[in-house]
Amino acid sequence: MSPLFPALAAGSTRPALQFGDQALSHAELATLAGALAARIAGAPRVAVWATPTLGTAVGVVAALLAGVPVVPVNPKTGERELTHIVTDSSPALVLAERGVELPPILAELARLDTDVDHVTDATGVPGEAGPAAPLPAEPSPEAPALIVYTSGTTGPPKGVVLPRRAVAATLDALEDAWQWTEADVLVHALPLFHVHGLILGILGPLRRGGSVRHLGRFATDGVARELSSGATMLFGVPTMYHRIAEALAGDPALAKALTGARLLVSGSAALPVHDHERIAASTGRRVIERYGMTETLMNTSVRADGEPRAGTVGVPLAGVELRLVDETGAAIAAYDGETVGEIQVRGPNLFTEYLNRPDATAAAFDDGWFRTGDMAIRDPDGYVRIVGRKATDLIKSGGYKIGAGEIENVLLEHPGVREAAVTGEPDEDLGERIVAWIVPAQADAPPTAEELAAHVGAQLASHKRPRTVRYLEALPRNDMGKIMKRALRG
Ligand code: MCA
Ligand code: AMP
Repeated sequence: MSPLFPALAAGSTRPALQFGDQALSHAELATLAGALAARIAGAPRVAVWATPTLGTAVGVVAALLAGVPVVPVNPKTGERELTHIVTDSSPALVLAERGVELPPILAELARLDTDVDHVTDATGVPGEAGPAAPLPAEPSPEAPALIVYTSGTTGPPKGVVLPRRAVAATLDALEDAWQWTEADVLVHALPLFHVHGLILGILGPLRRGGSVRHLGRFATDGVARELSSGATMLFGVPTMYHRIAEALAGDPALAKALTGARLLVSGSAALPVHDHERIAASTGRRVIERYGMTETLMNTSVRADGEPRAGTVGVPLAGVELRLVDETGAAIAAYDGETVGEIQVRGPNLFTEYLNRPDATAAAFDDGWFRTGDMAIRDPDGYVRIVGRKATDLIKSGGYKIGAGEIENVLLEHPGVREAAVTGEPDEDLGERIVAWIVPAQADAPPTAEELAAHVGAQLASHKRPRTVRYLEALPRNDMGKIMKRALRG
């Protein structure tokens, strides 16, 4: 396989990464990441403490150059989830920015700092550009590149093993669909421990030889500033586009900046048609949607040269086979804009396995096709419309996938909770909002919503905290004793 990042190998002096006032060219990145790669080469696996900073990007690229599988870790992960991730993936080393205090389970591991002014190149020169040291040979296409943790309906998150082949295939399919070139300058503010922000948002520009400016934290003024000073593309989750749509009426500079962009891309959840239309009305530009999943990377997209159509996720990407199947498992032949089936996909973009979970890996496939759990219809011209998902116990909030069962288990451990159920409710900003339904142990002294949110946040990732808590005397159950979640409505 050719190198994952040809521009690094070629020592291009064009800009590559910018985080606030820190920036690196491809050549500088090659030097810094190459030096770090030399120090981690041979490790079985490394964890990266994935703050939204330049050091995270350098650490991930170093691991990929060294051929060492990398586990990005959400720095806002609570104790239980972090313990699971570290125990399950057993990294030999952790890469983090200098000075960052790590939780005990990671602090026990050997640590390398990723700071740009601290990483030294082969000649011991701190943080200076120079001729790139020769990079290690490219590992095999099937070698694992990243292990990204993703929530299921029940149980702890699963580690999705993504081979180098899948990363290259998905980024090259997006090059084709989006006419993505080295001239593109991407702006985004996505977290760097998921596929969207890390693989598309950082590795994507690096593979193209282009550049990315990361905002650190999402704010519409940062988007406006970057798009009016050379950035060409914006990636975001629907919550970010919703906040943009809300701000547009009172912010002509934002409208002008978006009008000038080459491509506005939304993904990770459905962008409501209302927000599509508001953005189009203020800017004359149409946001395009693409559809992906941690296990499959990207499956479909509205093409840059295709017709934008709100409410659709476009057509299958090059190399991706997509079928809809009915409840008997039979493939649906119709492209009629109304027959609903589960999306199944096949192609070079797919993951290899769930780490240490052969049972879950086997269950995820149907005769070589990956079952996404997403329900969709197809328009006569092949455009896919996602209409729902099979599992009611999966919540998408702010673009994060969250399993209800994991939160319920943590809530049940709170001494003030007798029974607990978690649901997702429609939310204008977040798509869905996490709601906890609680039967308190003592009716006259229920735990407060803040207390329960803090309890969940201490054990799981901070985005898994319930935003609303509702108190009941008993949960609705059927004759079998199973909680009837559909009866839980606000
Ligand atoms: C949040 N806050 C809370 C609670 N929840 N406080 C108390 N109780 C709660 N229950 C706090 C936050 O910690 C924050 O505090 C403050 O509220 C407001 O936060 P803000 O950042 O404005 O918004 P947010 O609502 O927390 O987050 C919105 C977001 C975020 C920025 C859009 O959801 C986000 O970054 N989403 C991206 C998800 C993503 O990348 N998904 C990709 C996976 P403080 O200010 O103190 O922190 S999907 C994927 O990869 C596939 C392949 C795909 O297709 O893309
Ligand atoms: P994750 O497992 O966190 O990678 O999230 C993947 C899921 O996000 C998919 O299975 C879909 O349900 C959802 N998703 C991603 N992109 C879109 C989109 N453009 N429209 C609707 N849902 C999406």
